[in-house]
Amino acid sequence: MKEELELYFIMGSQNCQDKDPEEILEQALEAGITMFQLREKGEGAATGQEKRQLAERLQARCRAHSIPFIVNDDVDLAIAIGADGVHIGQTDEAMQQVKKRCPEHFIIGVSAQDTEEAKKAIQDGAHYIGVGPIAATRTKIDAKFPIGLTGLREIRKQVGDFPMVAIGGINQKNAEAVRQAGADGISFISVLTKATDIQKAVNELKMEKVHT
Ligand code: TZP
Repeated sequence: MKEELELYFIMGSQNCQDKDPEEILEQALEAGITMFQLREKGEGAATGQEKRQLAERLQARCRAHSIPFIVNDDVDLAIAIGADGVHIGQTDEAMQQVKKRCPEHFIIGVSAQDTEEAKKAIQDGAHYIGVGPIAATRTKIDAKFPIGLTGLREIRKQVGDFPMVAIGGINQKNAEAVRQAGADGISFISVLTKATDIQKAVNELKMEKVHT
């Protein structure tokens, strides 16, 4: 699990402005992302059949690169298309329900903002936790106050070596500090959806201490 969390790209069509989500994902896959989550949510997001078709197109791209394809929140869609897993937030469908409905092999990720939420997710049977927001972000309008590297370190201390990915405001400048603070991996949206050179952006996110 930890290796898959290393470079976890998240995206929905609403994050892509006038660019093609499939094209962005393909470039990100070629550049070396290790996991992908479709987060089709918020203003301008596709719904219904359109969302399903988008999900299937993106899933096919991930399959071609043998990279896990995770669906945010929409458990029905994840099951219907045979995704590799789901990611749920604190306000999404209760974990017990999700576990009951999903196939055995599903990867289940849960968002957590503090130690309490993190511990609960682990107890409930999550396979990884997504912790944040680490820094300020404009991507999620209802994002909570950033927990910073201090908050991240504290959660790491409390969860032992449980698989943990950090999210929110992560870019080339802070990626290495986030890993140093205890994250097994980083997840990110805008640093790739807004990049002019996706390959370069992924390389910089991978690199150690590029800007220090
Ligand atoms: N959850 C917490 S912050 C966030 C999500 C989905 C948005 C992250 O986007 P970005 O552009 O990488 O800051």
